[in-house]
Amino acid sequence: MSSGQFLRLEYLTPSESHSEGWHDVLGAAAFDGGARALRGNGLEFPLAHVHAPVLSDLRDVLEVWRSGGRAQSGSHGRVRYARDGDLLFGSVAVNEAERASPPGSSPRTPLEIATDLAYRDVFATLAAAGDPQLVRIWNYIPDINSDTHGLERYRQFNTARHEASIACGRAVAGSVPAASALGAATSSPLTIYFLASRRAPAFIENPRQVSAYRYPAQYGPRSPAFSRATVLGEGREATLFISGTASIVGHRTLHAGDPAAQTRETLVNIEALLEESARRSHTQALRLETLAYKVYVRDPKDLPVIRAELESALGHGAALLYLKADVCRQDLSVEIEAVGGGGWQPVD
Ligand code: 3EB
Repeated sequence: MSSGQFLRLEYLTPSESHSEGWHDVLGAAAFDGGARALRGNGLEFPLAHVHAPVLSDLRDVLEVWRSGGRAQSGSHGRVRYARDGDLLFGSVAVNEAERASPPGSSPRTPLEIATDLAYRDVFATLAAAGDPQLVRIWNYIPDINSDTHGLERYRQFNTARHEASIACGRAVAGSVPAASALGAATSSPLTIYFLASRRAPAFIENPRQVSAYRYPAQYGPRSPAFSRATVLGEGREATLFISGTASIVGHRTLHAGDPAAQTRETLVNIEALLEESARRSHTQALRLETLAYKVYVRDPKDLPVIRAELESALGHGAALLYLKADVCRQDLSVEIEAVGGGGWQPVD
């Protein structure tokens, strides 16, 4: 069924990835200085540079997505992409322009303009590639929690993502990708990378949470357009993408100021998504300890308690990448995303 094609995730240091080779890499993201170690390699695949520090001794880490074949790479507008069979990986970075909106148009902030440019290029790339569906998208937004132009920057991002989606005839609820939206270093570019597929994913919501695209207006003029999880493929080969997940029940933050309790609540949310995905696909639920996780920690002083909670829930074998990043609500200390199933196969 898969004609030899598969999707596989690895978190690697640059030296480890040298030994594995690059021939079947569809795309990758480099955290912190990870990209430095790759410079001069003449890499063919798109590489997102995420300006978020890694919170471990391994400073330079790569998130590598392999497709098992030799991908065709190219660019469309500002997007660098690679395709292999049904799969497409893309990456785009946009600096916030100094200029204001064009005269006569409704005024937009520099971040809104950058978000609009990025998302229009993402959608144009998909349209030119035969319209694969967005399955998973990662958004890294510099200074995500600052207020400028009378609105928090995360909310500016949501406004522009929503409006660009509508303008390009894309969904803003229901069939929307799994996503993460995190902070990144001041003055870094808005950095987005994504996976799309010609096979439509299943879109999963969390029964414990209000869908993000139905959040009430108190969280911003436009709701965030993402699904709580998506599942690509079927059976043993299926990959489960869990969106950035936090200590939110209904639409409210729980355990403000208590990073340990936030971590536990987030794991309950992730378990609810594992059960909901299993129910939808008539399979057994994946076990928490078999997933690969990216853990975003707002304040590095909370890392020990967050790590202790995760190790007690997952044991010491789980794949965990800790990053320092601001989270999209001021009262959240931690946010966790995960990948499970065939796309993430722990070695050993
Ligand atoms: C939340 O549950 C936390 O705006 O794309 C998580 C994942 C969050 C993705 C996004 C936001 C986004 O509302 C925030």
